[in-house]
Amino acid sequence: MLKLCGFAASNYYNKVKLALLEKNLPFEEVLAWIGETDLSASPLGKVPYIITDAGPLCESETIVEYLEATYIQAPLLPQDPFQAGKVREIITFLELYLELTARELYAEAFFGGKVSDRVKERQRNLLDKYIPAFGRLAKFSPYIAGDSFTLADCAAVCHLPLISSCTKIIYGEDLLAGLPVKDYLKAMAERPSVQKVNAERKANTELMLSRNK
Ligand SMILES: N[C@@H](CCC(=O)N[C@@H](CS)C(=O)NCC(=O)O)C(=O)O
Repeated sequence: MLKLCGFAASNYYNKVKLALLEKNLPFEEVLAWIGETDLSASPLGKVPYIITDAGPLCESETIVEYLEATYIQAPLLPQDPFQAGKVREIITFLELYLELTARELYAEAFFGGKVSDRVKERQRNLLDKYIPAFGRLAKFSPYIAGDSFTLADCAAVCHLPLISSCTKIIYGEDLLAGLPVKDYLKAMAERPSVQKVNAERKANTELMLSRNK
């Protein structure tokens, strides 16, 4: 059986978990906190990684693409290569531009650390450029890439709430407020897979924070 390794407070872990649930694949979760990961499976010590019969695989996007190519049931990418490209384009914008830019602020937003004013200003300038650009690609009709649930939703459902709350905490305003993100997340939260991921994220986040005390 596939093993999903990491912890459920992680947005990248939950992106893979959501894809596994949506594809109805049996899998086992193996708890591995940062610092407790298998470096032969994930050389940078990041989560998630999976263990397959063929061996380990890390990096969430690599993992979901592997799952998609291996298990044809409940496809999460359009058949048409161009449309599949549009889905991947949204994922790239979400992760490379939005999530990784906001991530520089997480230490202060979520973990009691401090981020310098210089970094806050630099990331703000980037987000002010990246978010409207993302808004030009995202469809929200009703799914992030159009009329069906795709890998882009697996990413969006896990990354957008973090970006919203992080920017609210650091800048006093939700920088995603100009996009229909709230309604989108509400609609996605009607899916049993998303409900499961969110409930287990909350429980694991409490556990993580109590460990860090
Ligand atoms: N590009 C990676 C990002 C994964 C990632 O950053 N995971 C975080 C947890 S949300 C992590 O492992 N952080 C520990 C570290 O970077 O050392 C992916 O898509 O899997």
